[in-house]
Amino acid sequence: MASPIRILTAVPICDGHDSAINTINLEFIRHGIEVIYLGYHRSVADIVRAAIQEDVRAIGISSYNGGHIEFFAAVVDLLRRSGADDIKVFGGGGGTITHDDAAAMRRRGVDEIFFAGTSLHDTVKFVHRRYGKPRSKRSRPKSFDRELGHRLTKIEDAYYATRSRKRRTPKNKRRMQNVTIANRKSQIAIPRVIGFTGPGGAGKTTLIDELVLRFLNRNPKGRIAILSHDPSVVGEGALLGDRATMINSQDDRVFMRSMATRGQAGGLSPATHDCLALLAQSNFEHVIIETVGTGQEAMPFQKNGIVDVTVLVMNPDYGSRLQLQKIVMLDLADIVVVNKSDLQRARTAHTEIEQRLEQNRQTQQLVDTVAKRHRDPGVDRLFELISKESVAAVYDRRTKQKRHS
Ligand code: B12
Repeated sequence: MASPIRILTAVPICDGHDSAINTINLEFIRHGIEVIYLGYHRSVADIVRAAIQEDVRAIGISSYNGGHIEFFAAVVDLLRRSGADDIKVFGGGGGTITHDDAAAMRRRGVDEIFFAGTSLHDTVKFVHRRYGKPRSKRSRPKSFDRELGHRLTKIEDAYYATRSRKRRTPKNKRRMQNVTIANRKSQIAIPRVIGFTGPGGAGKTTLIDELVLRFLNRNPKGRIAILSHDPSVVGEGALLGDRATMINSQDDRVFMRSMATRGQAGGLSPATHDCLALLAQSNFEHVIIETVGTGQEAMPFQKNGIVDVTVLVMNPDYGSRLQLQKIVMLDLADIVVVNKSDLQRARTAHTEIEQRLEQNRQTQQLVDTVAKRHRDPGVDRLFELISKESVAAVYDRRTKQKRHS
């Protein structure tokens, strides 16, 4: 069975008309397509970088403010120059893109333009027909990001192909091991893996984006990877929307991959562990993993697994104190963050969570943050906490874990 089609959608720079693309995104996911939505006001470089890292089949652009002939052509050109011309480009813009414009755009490499009055059903049909077939033999990747993108796709596809069977067949197991041999030659650092979890709406993505800014500023050469998860929905599509909230992470030094849970409960995808293992062997300074918004019983990160530090991000508005007794991650997280600590209930939340953590009698840190505020001192403190342990200590820990297992 072929994996779901992955498409990136975006609105060009200097354009805030996102209502059409939001409608189209919903129609796509209802029909089994995984949509990585990059948001509006996005540059050619941001779009192409994201498409390569996400290894999508195509980019759907919705454009209303003019300049579409040049903009679409620039996306096609940059894909070509990046050795990624198997990623196709299509889109629409109501009545602002004329038939003559569309003809010029097709001549410059755009696959298809949809005009005002097209039914949503026709756009879905087009995507399934044009991008639904498995990709034939793929060309040798020209860049590290492109290669990593291909490998992550291979891992996800292998899991998808075997998901109906309970156990992985030896053949597939071998295939998965092969794809986890990453970039060993250039490996100089052991990335620190930080896992973020917590309920939906707590501000995990905004917090991660602020931490990314601090990572980038502290080390002007280092790279960071983010593995971000969103739930698959009925019909098995998914709206992978974390990139749309990210500002600082739109940077060549950030490698981000969005994953759908593809039927697995608990906040991660069946392929997460192998994808994370691949990133952890690669040349990143930090690897951040973000779960979907989780419930009380969630324990997404395996004990003695690959994650070095676990962070639980809480919203101050969790209800009564009693609710805290039921949140399993409060027993397991290394760091608990009360985000949105500018809200009225935040002080009470801090005290109640502090008392709850005291019952655990272990070293857990509690930090208050306002992730939406730039230069927030709480985020600074969180950054110091998660980057405290030295690379040597992480290496030590990993070696010990290997010996135990
Ligand atoms: C809604 C709207 C707004 C809303 C936007 C809300 C939002 N969050 O998107 C608001 C009021 C905020 C707005 C503001 C502005 N707008 Co306005 N807006 C429109 C309007 C009325 C509808 C666009 C729309 O959403 N259509 C609904 C979609 C679903 O249907 P559709 O357009 O027919 O698209 C079909 C296909 O093309 C396809 N499609 C579209 N995109 C994609 C992408 C993919 C991947 C695929 C597969 C298909 C596809 O899907 C549809 C299927 O039938 C148009 C006029 C019009 N009738 O088109 C003006 C229009 C686009 N706006 C215009 C302008 C000028 C502005 C402003 C600059 C006005 C101002 N001076 O402030 C601002 C700019 C805002 C900004 N930051 O960019 C002009 C653009 C003129 C131009 N390019 O030459 C238009 C054409 C109005 C006009 N006639 O003057 N706008």
